Amino acid sequence: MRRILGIAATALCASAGVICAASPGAQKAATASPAQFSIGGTVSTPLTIFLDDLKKMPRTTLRVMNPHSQKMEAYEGVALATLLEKAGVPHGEQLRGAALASCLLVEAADGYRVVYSLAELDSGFQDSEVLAADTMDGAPLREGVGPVRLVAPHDKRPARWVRMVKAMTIVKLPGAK
Ligand SMILES: Nc1nc2c(c(=O)[nH]1)N[C@H]1C(S)=C(S)[C@@H](COP(=O)(O)O)O[C@H]1N2
Ligand SMILES: [Mo]
Repeated sequence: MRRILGIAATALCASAGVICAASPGAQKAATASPAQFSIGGTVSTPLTIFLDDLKKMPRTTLRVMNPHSQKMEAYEGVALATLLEKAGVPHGEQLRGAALASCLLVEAADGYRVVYSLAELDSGFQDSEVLAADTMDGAPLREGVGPVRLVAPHDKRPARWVRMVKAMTIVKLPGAK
């Protein structure tokens, strides 16, 4: 597993305000927000991405109506497509054949799981604008939501706005060649 840009995990815990077992005296809650998330599965370059890494990548701001709160929210972070590209997930013209039967499983610290198909995340098919967000309205995401949350602005329900993202895994469906 490769860290794309390394920083000390303890430093991240401090800056993200997360509960971290490495900090003296801190208690790790059962579903404590993870300090980093992985991108793995059938990818050429498995990654572990820390909050600090996201801050150094090309960033996007997304203004979106939260369908639950009916309020406009401004999220900032890195396009999910950009992260997948870094991990070597097929995109654009390479996204064809068997890859079209692969999906992205997103898992959260509380065990919540959703899938996206690769095609729906690829701008050659549609503009999903799915964002791996680390701030909302200019502030870091709170414990229980962040450090990283997906925001899927074109989904009518926010059920795939996964909070506390822990792992993303490219999964080839059984029977795929
Ligand atoms: N980690 C995690 N993310 C989650 C969920 C969850 O249970 N766990 N619920 C989803 C559902 S069903 C909804 S409607 C929204 C709710 O987001 P909110 O708490 O910001 O309103 O989060 C989504 N993301
Ligand atoms: Mo929901």
